[in-house]
Amino acid sequence: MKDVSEVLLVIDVQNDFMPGGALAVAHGNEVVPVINRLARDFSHVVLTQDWHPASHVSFAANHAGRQPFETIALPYGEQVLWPVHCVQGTEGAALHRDLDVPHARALIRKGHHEQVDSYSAFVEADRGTPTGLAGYLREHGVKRVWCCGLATDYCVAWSALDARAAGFEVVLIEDACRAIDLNGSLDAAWRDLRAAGVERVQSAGIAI
Ligand code: VGL
Ligand code: ZN
Repeated sequence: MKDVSEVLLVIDVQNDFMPGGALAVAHGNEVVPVINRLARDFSHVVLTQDWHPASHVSFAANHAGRQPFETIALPYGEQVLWPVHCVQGTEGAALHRDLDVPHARALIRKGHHEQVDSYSAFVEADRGTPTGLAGYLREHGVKRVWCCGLATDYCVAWSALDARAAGFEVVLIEDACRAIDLNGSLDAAWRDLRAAGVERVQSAGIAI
């Protein structure tokens, strides 16, 4: 897509989401070659990084007696408690070393507020604090956001839904994503995505 109105949004392709990582997504590493190939066809690529302080509210370790993958009630709603992951400046938070997108123009870091999580690249989990990505894309004349990365049912889905809510056309490239799938989260995500008008495609079917 040399067309400036198209952007490829590459979400959280970070070591901690890879097999062996702190919050491993099964087969997460398999998205890397798919995304490298896709990115060559987009002149405009934006990356995101999950980027938490060690004291982050989403870490089970910061709640006495709580275990990873339990949920708790926070002022902004229900929060899944995760293993400690993507701590700012750590190797686990770094992008996968084989991700090859030297022409990426912007990098959005999210989840940096201690008391608020942010699966979405657009709006934090309090549903009120914007990251600035929507404004950035609008200023660049972007009309359509192509989403890929990790994880399908969390950060990719929430980003895709918020991109729709911000008025963009949105496409989710299924084989350029992998899911966590916790308690039916993947089915629920696809239901929400379809209802919101997010288009579901495979990378091989994208006409350049
Ligand atoms: C993510 C859970 C916690 C993701 C980030 O990138 O999908 N999931 N933090
Ligand atoms: Zn996170």
